[in-house]
Amino acid sequence: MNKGMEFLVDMDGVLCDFTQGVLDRMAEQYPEILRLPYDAHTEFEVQHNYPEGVRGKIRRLCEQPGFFRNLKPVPCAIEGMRWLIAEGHDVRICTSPLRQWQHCVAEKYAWVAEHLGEEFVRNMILIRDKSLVSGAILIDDHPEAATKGSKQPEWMHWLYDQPYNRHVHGHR
Ligand code: U2P
Ligand code: MG
Repeated sequence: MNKGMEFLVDMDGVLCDFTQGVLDRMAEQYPEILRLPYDAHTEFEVQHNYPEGVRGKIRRLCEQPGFFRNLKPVPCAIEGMRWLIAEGHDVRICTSPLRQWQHCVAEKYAWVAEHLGEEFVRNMILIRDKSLVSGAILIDDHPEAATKGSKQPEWMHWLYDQPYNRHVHGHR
């Protein structure tokens, strides 16, 4: 019998550095837009940290081919995943694809194959409503992960620290 717990682990903002990926593309493609320091991104959607006139441009950066495939792992995230697995936990990735899924979906699979191994791809769940997924714990950076779905989730939300979720009550 598996002694471990059922963990669901998010990708963007937990395993892969989404915000930094956007900042890197902004530097290359829109050097004229003043980039904020990482910790000044206090809104979850990266573009909402910037003036209205440039939000569309910034939002579309993550829809470009290669965006998800080339995201850098969050420091220690891969090691953390390997540790959970080695401890005997049942670990699945639970990530939301963009509505513009054309590049995002396949690139998320390729990212996991590279960083966690081809075998681990079978443990991926791509879904926009994470409340429909069963598990004991969801590790996720979204401040409202536990309340934004269509039903009461069975999992407990462990909030992964990011500058845009430090206002949440109980955050340590
Ligand atoms: O929009 C769909 C999913 O993409 C990730 N996302 C999007 C915009 C953004 O600024 N930051 C970001 O992380 C989220 O995926 P998740 O991490 O929730 O799986 C968002 O739900
Ligand atoms: Mg996330």
